[in-house]
Amino acid sequence: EEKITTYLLTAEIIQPLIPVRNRQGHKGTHGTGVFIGGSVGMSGAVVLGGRGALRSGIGLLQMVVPEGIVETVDRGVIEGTVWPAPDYEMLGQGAWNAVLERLTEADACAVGPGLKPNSGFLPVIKSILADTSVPVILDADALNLVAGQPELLSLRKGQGSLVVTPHPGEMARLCQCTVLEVQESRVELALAKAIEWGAIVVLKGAVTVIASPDGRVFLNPTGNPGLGTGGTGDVLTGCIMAYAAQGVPLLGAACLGTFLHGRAADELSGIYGSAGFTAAEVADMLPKVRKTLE
Ligand code: NPW
Ligand code: AMP
Ligand code: MG
Repeated sequence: EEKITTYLLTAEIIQPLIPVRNRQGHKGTHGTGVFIGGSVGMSGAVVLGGRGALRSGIGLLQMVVPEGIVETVDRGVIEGTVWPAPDYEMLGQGAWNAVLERLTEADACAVGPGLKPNSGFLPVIKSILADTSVPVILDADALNLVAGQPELLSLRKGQGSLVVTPHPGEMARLCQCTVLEVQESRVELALAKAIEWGAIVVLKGAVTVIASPDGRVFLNPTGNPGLGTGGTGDVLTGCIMAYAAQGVPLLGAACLGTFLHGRAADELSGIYGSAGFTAAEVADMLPKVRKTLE
C-alpha cells in the first residue's frame, strides 16, 4: 500500500490565505454568498450558517429557505436577505429557475444544512452542480440526499469548484459503509473519495481531514470536543462559503474555514472550559481569531 503524505495545518500555512481588505472595498467586492437550506423545525441551521458567513467577512448574504421559515430566518439574521424557495415537495424545475438565476450572480453557494432529506430537492442539487459554475459547498442533508446517487458528486470533476463537508455519519452514508469503517481509515477514505468525485472532501471530527483531488491531504489540529454540540457544523459551512465568496480558492477556503472554526472553539474553551459554549458563540468568536492571524 502506498503511503499518503499529509500536511499539518499551521498558523503559518493559514495566514497567507486570509483575504486582505482593499481600502476601496465595499459589500459588492467582498463576495455574495447564497446559503440554501432549512425547514420547519430547522431554521436554526440557516441562521447559524448565515452567522458563520457574516462573522467570516462576507459582503452580501442571501438565504434561500422554504416559505414556512422565511420570517424566522429574516429575524434571526437581520444582516442577510431571505428568499422564499418554492415548496421542495411540489418541485417543478421552472419554480427553481429564479433561484438558479440568483446563483449566476453569486460568488459561492452552500447547500444542505437543515434541509431534511426531501428527495424532491435532489434535482435542484443536480441542477446547481450541472447548470451553474458557482463554487458549491454541499453539507448535511444535501449529502444525505446525494448518498442515493453519489455519481452526482462527480459532476464538477476537474473544475475544483465543489467541497463536501461530511461528518463521519454522513460520510458513512455517502460511502455505504459504517461509521466505524470511516473512522478506521479517515485519511485513506477522504482521499480516495476526493479523487473519485473530483471534489474537496472535508471529513469532520477530531482532527478534520481535508483531501484534495490533486492528492494533497491536510490535517487540522484546531478544535476540541466542545464542538460536539448542535449547529457547529452549520457554522463551518457558512464560514467556508464566506471565504470562497471572498475569492479564496476553494481548497484554501476549506482549510482556512476549518482552521479558524476550530481556533474559535479553542478560544471559547479557554473561557468556558471544555463544554457549554454554543454554535452561535463559535460563529461570533471567528473575527477575533482571524484578527490574531492578520
Ligand atoms: P452514530 O451515533 O455513530 O450512529 P445525522 P445531524 C454520526 C441539521 N441541524 N464521530 C453519529 O452516528 C443539520 O444541518 C440543525 C462519529 C450520529 O448519530 C442536518 O440538516 C440544527 N460519528 C440535520 O440537522 C442544529 C459521528 O452521525 C449521526 C460524528 C441532521 O444533522 C443541529 C448524527 O448525524 C443540526 O446541525 C463524529 N464526530 N458526527 C438546527 N438548530 O436547526 C456525527 N456522527 O443523523 O446526520 O444528524 O448531524 O444532527
Ligand atoms: P456537525 O456534526 O456537522 O454539526 O459538525 C460538527 C463540527 O464540530 C465539525 O466541525 C467537527 O469537526 C467538530 N467536532 C466535533 N467533535 C469534535 C472533536 N471531538 N474535536 C474537534 N472537533 C470536533
Ligand atoms: Mg452538520
